[in-house]
Amino acid sequence: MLTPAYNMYIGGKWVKSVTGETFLSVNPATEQKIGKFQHGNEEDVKKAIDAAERALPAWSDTPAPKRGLVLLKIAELLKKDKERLGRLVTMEMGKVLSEGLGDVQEAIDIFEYMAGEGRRLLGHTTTSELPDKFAMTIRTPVGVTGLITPWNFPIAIPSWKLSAALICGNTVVMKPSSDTPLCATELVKVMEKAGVPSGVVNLVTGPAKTVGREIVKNRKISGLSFTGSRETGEWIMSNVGVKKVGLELGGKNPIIVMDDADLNLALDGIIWGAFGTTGQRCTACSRVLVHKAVKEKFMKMLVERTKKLRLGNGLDKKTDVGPLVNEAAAKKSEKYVAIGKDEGARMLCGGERPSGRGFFFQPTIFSDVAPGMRIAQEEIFGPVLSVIEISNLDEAIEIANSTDYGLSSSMYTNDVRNAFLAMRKIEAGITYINSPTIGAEVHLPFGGVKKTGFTREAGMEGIEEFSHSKTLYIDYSGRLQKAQIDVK
Ligand code: UN1
Repeated sequence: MLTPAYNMYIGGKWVKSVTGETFLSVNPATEQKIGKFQHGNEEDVKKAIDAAERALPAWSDTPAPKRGLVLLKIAELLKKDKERLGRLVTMEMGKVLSEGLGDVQEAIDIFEYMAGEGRRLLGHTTTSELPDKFAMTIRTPVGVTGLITPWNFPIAIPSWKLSAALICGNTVVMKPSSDTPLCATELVKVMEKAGVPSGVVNLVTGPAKTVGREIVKNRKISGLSFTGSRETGEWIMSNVGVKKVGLELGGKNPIIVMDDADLNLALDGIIWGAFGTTGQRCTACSRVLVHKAVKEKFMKMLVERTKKLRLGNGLDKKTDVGPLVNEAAAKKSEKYVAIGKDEGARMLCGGERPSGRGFFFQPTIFSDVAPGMRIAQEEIFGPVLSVIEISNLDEAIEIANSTDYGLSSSMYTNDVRNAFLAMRKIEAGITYINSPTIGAEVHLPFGGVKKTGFTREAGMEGIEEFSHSKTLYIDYSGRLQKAQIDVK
């Protein structure tokens, strides 16, 4: 079968790269080729930036509620196309179909939410220290914004960034992950159909080393939003120059199971949090901190359930856990299994790559993990879970906080005191009580602390990433008034 070829979207036209080269996107469950994409380079990015610059004045002058109507139209078209797009997500990056559909739903939700923000874009009014003087803030666009998006939520995460960037009046150059260019292309097609004006959204596919690098370094880009690995995030921070930067760089998210927890509830949550999306969420649970009083009983339950999870193609209704995104991801999980064994942790199940096609990896649990081990500290981004024993709340929180990351976290408990202390003391952008580390909703802020980054996407806070706060002073006293000096 002929592999379909796709172009990039620059200045409202579907165009080829100047390189004349293409790369392939592959279905991780079957290793079948699903599309050929333009192997863009710096020159392509520069063209996209020029188009975004040209489109900026008209788009930023469009009243925000009108921009909101375009976003609403995008949401409507995504709804109509949800089934097809959800299947594409599964085919291109492997997550099971219910989650592929969830990915598209998250995009629908954020476009609807941000459409509504178009009728707010709140600033604030306040008092002045001087008489007959008025003070307020409004939100202004950042300008041409670069978006570098990951493959694990190939429709949802680009949509978080696109919806917020557009409602604030910015224009965009987006580079999607080279593992999921088809999802990004289909999303941009929906945006084109919804009436996003030419040049407002530009899509450049291609490698991080050329396309990504140019987006990060180019001085005409005023804002940059990136979700991905910590190494890349750190490189960005030292190369980005003066731009408004947003970063989300992963997690090592703990679920604490206290001795008073509902163990069945915790079990459901951990299975979903650790092995949903095959562990490939920034919010995935990768550490379980279980109280010694319930550990033995709980581990039996956990291992028994994990062994029953069925690996397979995400399009198959019987599948619980899909493949990893690519060969490198499968190798990474394999590497960390070897590291865990080497460090002296006890592997209770999984650890293998089944033979045959596809980048599958068995859900894996390590017990007897010490908090400082690499498998308890480093992001694996696969179905490998580390279990650590704790004896009390203080120890649990100390261990929860003992990694560089701080994205999501969770505690299962029926004790209100434990819950409130966890909510306050865990160093993370998100803490769940009695539900797993995954499943953030789009009208609340999403982001982390520590080396996860400092940005908040989605929700009202998501507006701040893509706009500046501008301060206005209006003096109607009719005379020169001097702040800080005219103090009587
Ligand atoms: C991510 O893995 O980067 O909270 C995003 C969740 C999803 C988003 C995850 N709504 O699990």
